[in-house]
Amino acid sequence: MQLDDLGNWRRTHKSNEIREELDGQEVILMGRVGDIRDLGGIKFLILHDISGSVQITATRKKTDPKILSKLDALTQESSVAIKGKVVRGKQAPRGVEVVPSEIRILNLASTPLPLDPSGKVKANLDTRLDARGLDLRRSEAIAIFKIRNQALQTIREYLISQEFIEVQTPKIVATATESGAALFPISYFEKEAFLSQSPQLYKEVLTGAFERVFEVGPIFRAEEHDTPRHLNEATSIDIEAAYMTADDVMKILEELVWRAFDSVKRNCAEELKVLNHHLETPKKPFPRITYDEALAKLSQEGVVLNWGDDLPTPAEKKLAEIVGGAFFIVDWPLTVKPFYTMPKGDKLSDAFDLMYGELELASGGSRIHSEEMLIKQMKEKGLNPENFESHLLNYRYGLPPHAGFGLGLDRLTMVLTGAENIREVVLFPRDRKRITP
Ligand code: AMO
Repeated sequence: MQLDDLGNWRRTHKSNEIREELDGQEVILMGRVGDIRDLGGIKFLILHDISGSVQITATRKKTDPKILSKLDALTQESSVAIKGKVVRGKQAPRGVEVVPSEIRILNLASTPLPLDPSGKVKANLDTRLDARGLDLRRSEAIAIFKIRNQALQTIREYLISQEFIEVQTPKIVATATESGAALFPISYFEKEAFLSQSPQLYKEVLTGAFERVFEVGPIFRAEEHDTPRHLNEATSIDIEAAYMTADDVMKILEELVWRAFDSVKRNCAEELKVLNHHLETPKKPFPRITYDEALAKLSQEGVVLNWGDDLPTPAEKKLAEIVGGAFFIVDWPLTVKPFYTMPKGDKLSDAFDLMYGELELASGGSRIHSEEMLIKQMKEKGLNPENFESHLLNYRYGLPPHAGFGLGLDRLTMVLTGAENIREVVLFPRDRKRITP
């Protein structure tokens, strides 16, 4: 079939702007075709765009045959431009519909589609991710990404208001930063290189120049496991600030998580309704429990851990049952925290995790700013300081004391949307089995 050009047509209204007050007015709408119903003498088409949907109604008797044949040719999800008149109609959704006077078919969708974007027929996650471009047209998916966007913009605005500047650090790197998380090697000319696990070392160095920095960017983790909360490429909101301690950045983290909840609750009521998710803004200040207290609470419940162990998933689940909501775990053993973490006494670190239920949302802390201490910690962690020579140089130029955190944007979005699988809140997730689409 011959497709039409957009030509000089431009959208005059979005679908949600079609209201009774426009009765009689000519409009140009653009969008994708949803449900088509043919009742013999009358044809209904639901036109979807990013703002919502509107009904297009054509009676066979009164409509130009050219328009009717175009309507007959349309398939679900095709993209169209429709010129028509707004008409009040008691039967129509929202009491208003558009009667077409000209239709341009911009692109036709083939049939059958691999999944039903109206969501009426449910498809499994793998099928949906295989056809993600189409799957993202579901109203639930659009709601999730609008909420993600709302949260991110709120966080950006808050950090900028606190004089943080946004930076972009390299994602092709030469060394690891996070103990425990494996690296993806890449072929980089004649050298060995990796995808960055975290902007950690760069953001620390940048505090020397810019004092307060933040970055929203990808982190790559070669985790083998397949879980509903891990991906191999995630998005992290990292901050780092000079002349601050763990306690100071915990307050910033608390404020920005609180604001993300609050702004989603206030600005995304429609989206939350689509997702059927009731969002409860956590009360400030978020409770803080020490690692020792967490171990004691867990052992009371029969979950016994050795001091110095990281909290395994079952322990996090149990702790979530006991504490719940948003809470910090502070004073971790140095053994489980990365080499750059500032010690607190002999065995502890001035570091924290922010939990939401059983999900770790963020981790951070005060950092070491003395080269001597950093080298000592590297050696204790079995790292070779020679591999960090270019980084260590920065500690010879009077790097200020600093602190920061990394907040997982995907995990925060899970909490804000009620998604149970991290793949739902990431456009094109990368996991152990999936690198396409
Ligand atoms: P960490 O390794 O704890 O800390 O990562 C910070 C946050 O990033 C998110 N995250 C992930 N999300 C999804 N899938 C993954 N595989 C994954 N890995 C991490 C989590 C986590 O809390 N440099 C430190 C941060 C700092 O101290 O500033 C770091 O990378 O939400």
